[in-house]
Amino acid sequence: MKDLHSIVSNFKIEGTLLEIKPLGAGLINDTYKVTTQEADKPNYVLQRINHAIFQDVEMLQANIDAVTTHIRKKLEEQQATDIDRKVLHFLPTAEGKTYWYDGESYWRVMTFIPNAKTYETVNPEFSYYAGVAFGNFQAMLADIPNELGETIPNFHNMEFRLQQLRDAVAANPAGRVDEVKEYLDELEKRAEEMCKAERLHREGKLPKRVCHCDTKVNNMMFDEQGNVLCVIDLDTVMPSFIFSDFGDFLRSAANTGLEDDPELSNVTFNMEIFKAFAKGYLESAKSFLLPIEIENLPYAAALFPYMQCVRFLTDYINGDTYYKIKYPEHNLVRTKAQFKLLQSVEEHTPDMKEFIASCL
Ligand code: GN1
Ligand code: MG
Repeated sequence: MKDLHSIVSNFKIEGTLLEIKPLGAGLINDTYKVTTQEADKPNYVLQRINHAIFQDVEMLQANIDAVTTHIRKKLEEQQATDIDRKVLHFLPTAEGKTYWYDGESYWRVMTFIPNAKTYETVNPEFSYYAGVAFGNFQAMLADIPNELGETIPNFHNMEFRLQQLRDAVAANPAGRVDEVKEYLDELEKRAEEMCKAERLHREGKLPKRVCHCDTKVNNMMFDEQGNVLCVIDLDTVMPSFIFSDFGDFLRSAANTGLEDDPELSNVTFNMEIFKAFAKGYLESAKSFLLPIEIENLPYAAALFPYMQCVRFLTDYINGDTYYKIKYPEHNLVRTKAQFKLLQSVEEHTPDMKEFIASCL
């Protein structure tokens, strides 16, 4: 275990360090809360960046700096109040970088947002606010002057994710392919339809925009009244289809069960959450969305459980090399839960279409 105190001392924090404790439930980075002694000084969040996954840390932090700077500027122009709780602030090191390399790992420190909460599940009212907030997030970033890099190349590229699955199946490194045949067949049946976004993009019909690309409900901070303060976990902010943010929020928020629910009967797609979120999102994003983007929002709702299913299953077949797991079958349990969610989304496709038409 690294000496976390000495790592934090490389960043220009205010106040005296009191304690450092693990924070949150992310599957990728290691996160800690850094508490300072003085009540009038901020607390901080320390993160060890998963360098195996984010291989270009310089690009990663450049993206995040560009996005947070741009959003801060927008909030200032709008004369928003409480700006420090609405956009993340990363601390510089003595060399003026927003990360520090200890010879082995990359670390960063941001200001802790006080009196804010994250949730694993939300009600329709909160979902509506989240929809408005994501629409705004994309709208604010629509005119960002910087060209952002892909921090994980092909991150939400469905064709690429399917190729990874097929490669894993062919290599079968953990000998697990036989036991998952049924799921492989179900996924292959839907493969062509699910790769629709990539095709539309190649045909020049569907643009990429700056998206968050990890809009799980627990990556959002709410205040005491249920208003969204900001979105966190900005590592995956990059050019993508708007489907990424729409679909991934619903994948987590509209699931009546858990992402890794072992009890599949708990897992269904909650249309009330869908309606509230879609309404809020369309209100703030309608002005810049193309008809083809709006038309395909129900596709986005199916794409993300599908893609997550492909990714969890790939990791299971590969012997659990990507996601943190809590028990040996964890990635298989996650796969099954995401597949159950997908089936429920599919049943609701006509209702989703009808609802979206009614919002326009
Ligand atoms: C990962 O870091 P975390 O736990 O918020 C993953 C997402 C997945 C999600 C599934 C960089 O997000 O893409 O949707 O787990 N992030 C990365 O829970 O792969
Ligand atoms: Mg997270």
